[in-house]
Amino acid sequence: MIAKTEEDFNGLKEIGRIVGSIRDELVQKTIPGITTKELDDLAGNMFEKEGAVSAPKSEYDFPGHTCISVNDEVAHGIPGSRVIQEGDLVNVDVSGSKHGYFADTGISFVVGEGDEMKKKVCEVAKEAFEAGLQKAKPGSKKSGIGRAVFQTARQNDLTVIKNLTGHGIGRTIHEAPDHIYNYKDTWDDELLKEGMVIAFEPFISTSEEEVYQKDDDWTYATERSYVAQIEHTIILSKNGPIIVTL
Ligand code: M1C
Ligand code: CO
Ligand code: CO
Repeated sequence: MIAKTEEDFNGLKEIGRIVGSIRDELVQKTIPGITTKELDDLAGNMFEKEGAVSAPKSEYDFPGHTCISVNDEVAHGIPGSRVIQEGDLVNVDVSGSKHGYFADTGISFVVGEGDEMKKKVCEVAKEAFEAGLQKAKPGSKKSGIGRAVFQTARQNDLTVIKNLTGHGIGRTIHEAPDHIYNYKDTWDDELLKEGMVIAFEPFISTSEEEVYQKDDDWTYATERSYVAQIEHTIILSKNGPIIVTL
């Protein structure tokens, strides 16, 4: 969507605050011994308390309030009986709506002490997010964001996932612009607009550049790479980007 009115800004900020607080709570509670279903139930309770609804559930009938992806899983992991272990690479992705406004956020992190490479992908995902954010200006090319993400990955001897992308958001979870790539797509000449609302979610990978979908028809995974994502919902204003999910 293009945010124009005071109501648009306030509606996006409100749901942004809610999904951001659920994300932070889940990160805090992700300790060895807890199951991903227990984490997801916590999220379900928080959505309800805030008078908001989970977007994966309402828009896609996803079997969970949130997506929780562990180790080889990259995105759209289904919460279940899996028990979190020390050293796991975890991604929690929380998206939802309230009063017709949507926001989407996610973070990858390592539980306790873990593999150096797992920590590295998480740090570089943050760095790539910051680099892309610098390019998220009204009037600039959308592909400049992906270019910055890809460059950041390469500078750190890592790469990106090419078949997962960020997206427009606001009045529903996924809307125009359909794809914000993690690399410079030469055919993408779209310009970013004043007030445009995007969910920017760079995916940084240690080696593979594509995810495959598991037999559960949801989970995206890799065969032998570590992948990390950072996602925030951003309003592109002329005075700089407004991150509503901080
Ligand atoms: C690119 C795979 C992926 N919040 C999720 C997303 C998608 N992430 O938009 O960040 C969507 C959740 C819907 C099941
Ligand atoms: Co998301
Ligand atoms: Co998203």
